[in-house]
Amino acid sequence: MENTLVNILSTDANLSLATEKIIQPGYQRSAVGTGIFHLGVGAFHRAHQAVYYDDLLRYPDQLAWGLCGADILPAAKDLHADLQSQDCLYTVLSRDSEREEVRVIGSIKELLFKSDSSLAILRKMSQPEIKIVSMTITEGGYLFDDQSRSVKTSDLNFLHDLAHPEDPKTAFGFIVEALRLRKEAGVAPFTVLSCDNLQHNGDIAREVTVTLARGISPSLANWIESEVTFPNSVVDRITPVTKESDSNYLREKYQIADLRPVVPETFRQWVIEDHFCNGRPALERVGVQMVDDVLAYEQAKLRILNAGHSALGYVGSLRGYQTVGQVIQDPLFEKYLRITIDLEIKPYLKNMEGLDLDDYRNQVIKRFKNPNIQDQLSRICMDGSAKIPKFVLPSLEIAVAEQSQIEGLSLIIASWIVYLKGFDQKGKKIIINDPNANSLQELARAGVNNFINQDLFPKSLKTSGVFKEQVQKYVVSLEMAGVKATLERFNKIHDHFM
Ligand code: CS2
Repeated sequence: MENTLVNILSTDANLSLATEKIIQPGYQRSAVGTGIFHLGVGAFHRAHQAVYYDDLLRYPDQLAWGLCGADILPAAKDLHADLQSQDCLYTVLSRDSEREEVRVIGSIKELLFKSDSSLAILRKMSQPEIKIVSMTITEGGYLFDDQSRSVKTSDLNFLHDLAHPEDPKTAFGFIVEALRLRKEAGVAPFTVLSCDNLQHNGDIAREVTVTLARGISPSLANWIESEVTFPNSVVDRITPVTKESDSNYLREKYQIADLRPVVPETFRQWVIEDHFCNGRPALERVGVQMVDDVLAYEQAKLRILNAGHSALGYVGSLRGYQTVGQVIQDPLFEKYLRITIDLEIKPYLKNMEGLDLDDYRNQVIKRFKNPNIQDQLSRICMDGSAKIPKFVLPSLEIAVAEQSQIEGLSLIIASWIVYLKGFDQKGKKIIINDPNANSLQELARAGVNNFINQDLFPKSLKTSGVFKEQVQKYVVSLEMAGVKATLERFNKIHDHFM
């Protein structure tokens, strides 16, 4: 028995042992090609893009569009070893209040992990079969400064890739070198498809790629500028970190022994600008929205959903909650979130026919309430220095310029500052997970003025007395009166609102 359990996902052959309750790849995996090369096969990619491709591969004329997944960071070593031991198969266990779906995903055909040399990865990326290079490398992986709107050309890894293009360290180094190899061999370039949560993700990917290429070879940079496309895209599916209890549940209820299952919500959305330079899969057949311009979608996603997470994450952690679900079940927090979205975020979003922002806000809040996923606040609160400038500051900048209300948004920044001091309101230690943790913590302790004067904040906020005052007011309130009283006061001022 134990053997059967352990083996179910261990090879392709054993897939047939799975019960019919489990959705399986409805196609011959041996016939799948690798038209897509994807950098970063973490949980989000496996819960999102890989699932769309798994749907797509059911169409016989789409079999070329399987995935070769790759990772270049040492942290992914064990993940790759585990997935390799399962023939790149894994389970998606998705849940909402009404349903649960268990599905084995087969769209990842091949996996490459950069151990010592970059060669195998570069060789694969330069094969004519690869038509698209996509990536989920997190918000912080873009070597792009949000405030100066320029490439971080003094970043050590960027400098490394300039000096050693044949053995790159960054995703962009790999992209540039692979494109150089293709150009040299007379192979058509690939489309670069960013799948991370930043506004204009494709435009930024282009700027970083071209800037790096220009430092290596101006003619290569010109070729990339004229031949390669970088569509902007919006990706969405809440994917909590998988816990041991999730794996145990799969094992007990479905007899699936999977070392790397993912456990997202049932909702998923993918919107892509239809600019592909070397062909593309028929993603519209599987629910992907192919559009001319993603701006309205990306603003709504980043400023309502992602900023909504930040709004609940820091203040919720200070109150001692562990998951988004717990926080939003508390009416104080839901009201605070609704007010902030409606008065301080929504008024500045681009309107678009077919995108009803009230519906969108309601849907997001319903998703946050999903009782059957456990989305950890620690996941939401990590990497604040990369997320806050992309999720929260754009709304704040506009609201300050318009001299409108910024109470709720200032409270997000205040709660981040208090969080960074490292203790919740009961004195329990908070572990700060951010590449800039040390300097952020130091600045948080040095006071609101010093905190806001750091490079992370745009000039318009650094010089706004009102903004600093509001943040100061809420830091004091959170620290002296506590989270509950602070939110009660905030909500009371807006009592007419709900
Ligand atoms: C979250 C996102 O990291 C965060 O702060 O807001 O990971 C969010 O869950 C995804 O963007 C959902 O698509």
